[in-house]
Amino acid sequence: MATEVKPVQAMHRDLRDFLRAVEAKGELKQLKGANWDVEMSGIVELIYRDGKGTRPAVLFDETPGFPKGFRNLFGTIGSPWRIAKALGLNENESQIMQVHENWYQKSKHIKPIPPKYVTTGPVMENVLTGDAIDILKFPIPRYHELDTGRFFGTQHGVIQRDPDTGWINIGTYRSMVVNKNTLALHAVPGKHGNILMYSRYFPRKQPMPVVIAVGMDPVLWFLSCQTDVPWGSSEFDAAGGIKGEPIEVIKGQFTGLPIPATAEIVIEGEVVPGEWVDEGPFGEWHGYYGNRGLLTVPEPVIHVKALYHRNDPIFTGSVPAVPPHTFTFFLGVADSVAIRKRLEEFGVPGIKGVWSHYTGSGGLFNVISLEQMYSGHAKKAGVVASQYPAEMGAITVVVEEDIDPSNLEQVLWAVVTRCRLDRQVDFISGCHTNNVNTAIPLKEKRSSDKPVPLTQARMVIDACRDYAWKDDWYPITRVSPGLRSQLFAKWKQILTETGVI
Ligand SMILES: Cc1cc2nc3c(=O)[nH]c(=O)nc-3n(C[C@H](O)[C@H](O)[C@H](O)COP(=O)(O)O)c2cc1C
Ligand SMILES: [Mn+2]
Repeated sequence: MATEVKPVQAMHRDLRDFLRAVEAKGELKQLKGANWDVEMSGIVELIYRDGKGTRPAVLFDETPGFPKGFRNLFGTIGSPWRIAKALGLNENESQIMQVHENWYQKSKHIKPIPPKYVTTGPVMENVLTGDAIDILKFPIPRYHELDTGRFFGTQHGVIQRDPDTGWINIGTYRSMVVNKNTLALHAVPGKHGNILMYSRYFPRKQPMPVVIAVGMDPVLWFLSCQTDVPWGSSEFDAAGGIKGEPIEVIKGQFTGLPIPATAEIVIEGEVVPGEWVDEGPFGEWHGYYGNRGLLTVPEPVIHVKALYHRNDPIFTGSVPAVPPHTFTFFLGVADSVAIRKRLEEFGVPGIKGVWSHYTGSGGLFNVISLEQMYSGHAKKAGVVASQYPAEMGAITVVVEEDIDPSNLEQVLWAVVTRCRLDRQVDFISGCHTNNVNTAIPLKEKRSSDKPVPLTQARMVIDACRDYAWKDDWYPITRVSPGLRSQLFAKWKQILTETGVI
């Protein structure tokens, strides 16, 4: 019987409430005077990749040319502690694999709670319609030096309705500023927002209502940008389940769509079938301009009908770059838990842990640790996990229970010592990929005006001792559990000073 898991701490009410906890924990850096034009994102990119220690949330204020109080926030849930805090996990257990384990346990027991409609909320403190709409009143960043545009949506949710079933989806699909009341929407094939647009609205020549929310509750943001909420299920309901109470929403006057009541900045708008604009280029999550090189791609246009924002609004952004970056670690937690659950649903027993390394970003290097129970067990786990919806060719490594899947040195040690390379490495060709794949030459992507159906192989490395003779394997030179506890008791000080304990 599934037992109900209660949040171990009271959860935040909204982004601002969450930020207060982040500041109290000492994980918020506040900076003044940075420019929106590649300076803010450049600072954040350097801190997240090249910095040492905890990666803070970074809040900018007093941006040249903008009123004091119009702030920019990056890296909201960019550290293990902030992920645990945002998801209502035990915040005292903030080692990344503990966060994985705690989210895995909690996510198995979540019961969806639908949103609650309210008549108003903080996001309605400022309401702009008609000529008053100007999305450039906020210090919207230009993120990378080769980007030509500014992006309203990089840490946001795009809210759409299935006109046939009423299902409400939220997804993070980047949204480029075209002008003061127009955006472009980049939702790639396979994403719920793309399917809704191209299969429900465009064939019927119907305009598609859309809401974009920036500065949402961190729980909604976490869910809107990861793939573990299936087609037909609403991220709003899942977010209510995580929080243990409904997300409050206001019915949009132009779209009828739910507007998160405590979001910082929201637009209501409409996508008109047949209207296109050149979108991009934008530096991507894997650290390249992968799309079709630096070329722009025609994307649907959003006409903004209303703009709402809180007083002293906090604009939230993500900074994709050569990893690790602002969304590396929380997507690692989200993807590794999703893979673990899929493996269990498929009936693969003995899983001890999974970690999605973001060395290449996007779940492209996944490690499964398991206790081998039968011949072919490790191979089965690797092949099943290899089909997790990564967008580029991914590598899956299966290791045994003595290896920490998040520790690359241990993982590589297992690969080079336990894997008989001519028998335990497989390539599966013809698997799904798309335009962002940087291993596929540009000329193959440009060979047609229409999107080219692209495939890429998966690689599965079984780095477990051969099941047939694993019990006769060479003895391992590692302090035994018994000697370990004796040493911990007798030599506690030195082992603590050196970080072993
Ligand atoms: C910071 C960030 C930016 C993203 N940008 C895009 C994007 O521009 N287009 C896209 O299709 N997916 C993008 N994604 C991935 C989707 O948000 C993700 O796959 C999510 O599951 C989509 O929601 P859906 O499952 O409801 O389609 C992004 C993810 C993150 C974390
Ligand atoms: Mn979805």
